[in-house]
Amino acid sequence: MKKSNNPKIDQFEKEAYVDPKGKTLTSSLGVPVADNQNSLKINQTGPTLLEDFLLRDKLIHFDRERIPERVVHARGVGAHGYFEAYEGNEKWTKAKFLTNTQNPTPIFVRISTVQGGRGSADVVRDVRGFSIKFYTEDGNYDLVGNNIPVFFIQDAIKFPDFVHAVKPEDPNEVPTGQSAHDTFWDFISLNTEASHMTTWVMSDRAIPRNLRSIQGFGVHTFRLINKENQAHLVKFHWTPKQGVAQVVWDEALKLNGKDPDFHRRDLWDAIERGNYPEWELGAQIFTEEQAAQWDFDVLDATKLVPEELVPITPLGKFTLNRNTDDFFAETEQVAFSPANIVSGIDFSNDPLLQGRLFSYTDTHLHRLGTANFNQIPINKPVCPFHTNRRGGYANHEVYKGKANYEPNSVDENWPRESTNDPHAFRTHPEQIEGSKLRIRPESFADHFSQATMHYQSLAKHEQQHIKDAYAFELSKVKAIEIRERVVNEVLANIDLDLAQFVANELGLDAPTKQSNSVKKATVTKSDHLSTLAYPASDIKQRKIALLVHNGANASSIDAIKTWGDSESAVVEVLAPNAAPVKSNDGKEIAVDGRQNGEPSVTYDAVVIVDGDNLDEFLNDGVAKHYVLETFKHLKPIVLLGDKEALIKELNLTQDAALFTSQSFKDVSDQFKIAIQNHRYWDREDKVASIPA
Ligand code: HDE
Repeated sequence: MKKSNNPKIDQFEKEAYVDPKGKTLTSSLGVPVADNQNSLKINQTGPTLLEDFLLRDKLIHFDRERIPERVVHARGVGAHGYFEAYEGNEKWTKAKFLTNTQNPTPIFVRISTVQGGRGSADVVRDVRGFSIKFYTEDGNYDLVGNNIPVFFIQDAIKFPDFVHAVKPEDPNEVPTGQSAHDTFWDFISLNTEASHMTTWVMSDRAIPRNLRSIQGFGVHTFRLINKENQAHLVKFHWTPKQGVAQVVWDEALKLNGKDPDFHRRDLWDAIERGNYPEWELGAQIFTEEQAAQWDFDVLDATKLVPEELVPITPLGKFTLNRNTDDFFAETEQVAFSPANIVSGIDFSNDPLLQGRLFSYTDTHLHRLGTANFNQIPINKPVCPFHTNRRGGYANHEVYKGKANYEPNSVDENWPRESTNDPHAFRTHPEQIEGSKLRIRPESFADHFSQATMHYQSLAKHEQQHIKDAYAFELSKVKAIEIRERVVNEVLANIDLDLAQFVANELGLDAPTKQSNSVKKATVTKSDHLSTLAYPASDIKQRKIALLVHNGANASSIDAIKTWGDSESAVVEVLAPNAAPVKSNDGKEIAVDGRQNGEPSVTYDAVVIVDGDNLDEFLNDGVAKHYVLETFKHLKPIVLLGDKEALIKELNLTQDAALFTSQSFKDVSDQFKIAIQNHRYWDREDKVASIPA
């Protein structure tokens, strides 16, 4: 276990951590076990004796090793890290973790998909959940967000309907990890409030390259409260230093078969290598008066606040620097809730958020089975806590003294409320008057203008991906009337060109007009919604495959590896099999993997190493496919020396991400920029004829 530089968290982890090194195996009550291979029987073959307490002890625990998986966000990956606040935040908030610039706050992050179960694949088209638990001096604060700034529905009462519709269909539990089925699109066609969110889920944001390259959003409007008890409305954003990046659809489909754990593995490897991912936490901070001027309601979670209206104020940054020791104890048992706030932060009346404030704790009571779930080490605050809660299943705390109520005179009224402590939590005294109603506000009625704004803000290739995604998903829908409803009542009202493309792909009549109720947003285009707005500034942890055969030039390999190390990139030598290959000057070259076992989809760029071996390459279908697939997936390629011939042999076209050179040194700078850019989108039109 690595040290965290925070004595409180080190102490907390020491208590929770079980280190088995050098220890004898015991029963759960600490009885040393002499024989862990055989149960207790009469004679050599039995029957087995009920008396065997060691067998019973083992099986009883084993039988209960699973807990219910999360209904949504079941598949996730977790990591530890720390948050560092920037100067100047006390203007907005009194939250200590946002204003104490001296001590970093320990955090635990869990990133998840929504639809699939625990064992589903990583690179599915889906929203990514992005939850952060801050173990602050004033108690635990959870920011439970997504990688998309808006949500499907406006009111919490619709959540079970939405989740039932997106989950695998009841009769056969098919499909897993996909929204491409009738019930999801039926819901979308009948609940047009989901239109904006659906444009995001059909966009590249829903197929991220890795989890280090996703943005995070708090989605709802919250409040920040400062020392003077002034409140500001706020939308949280977290932006990856790694840039935002996506895969192409064909790659996503292949990754799910070739490496279903691709995202999980990537995050783990980056942290193990010391290439710690970082995000900047920021906020759009605004007043109620400002919000009242806008053409959308900030309490409607299907709307974002364009950064053209309110820019982001940076508040701090966080870094993930430690992998979990025990997936179940940490990632599976962590219990996030948007209701976990600290002094300096407060809720808004967003009706989606209000429902969430109930639902998460209710879920934890079911999943973790006890009201004492906050005593589980991953959920336990690192600040002192003194409650009068007693008893309950799996209570771990041992309390001293008689006083378990407040006020009391038996223990000098300890623990007591703290009326004078400015950091004790006080709710923002919002003025409210009115009638009790079950009604959707008129200010939530516009379902399309921001969907149009999102679509219009994207680059041409991103728009094309959205068109292709709608066409793909809807082509999996069996009921023609659902397809028609989505095209005519959703897509047409977002963008007629989009609707017409999808209609053509589905063989439907193309709509030619929008509904009369469709409005135009005041901000019609935002510069902050395209993934191109978030470039990477380095190539840390990017993976580069070097394809080699016998006869490869060893000095080229050495040069690329040295360059890769200097960039903190991962350079791996792949050969037809795992045995070392012979270089053109008779040396043995160590191999990191087989070309067939380490597919191109798991790398960010490829170099075909020069040598005296063009024929070997051309006789190797796996290697040829490797290059074609890398090219089709728009990734950078370097063809060194004799391998320039592959342009002609494989019918490639030279472009700004396909380099040829006698020496790697001559192209390394351009290659780096191409890797940093992730994909060469201008190639996309030209690769359609390459078989997938
Ligand atoms: Fe969640 N959501 N949600 N959700 N959600 C859960 O809590 C719920 C919503 C989000 O890594 C559940 O512990 C309701 C919006 C994340 O452990 C559950 C509503 C956003 C995670 C639940 C929403 C989210 C969850 C399932 C509508 C983005 C994973 C297991 C009112 C801002 C947390 C659990 C983790 C998980 C309820 C809507 C994000 C059932 C009722 C909007 C990241 O309690």
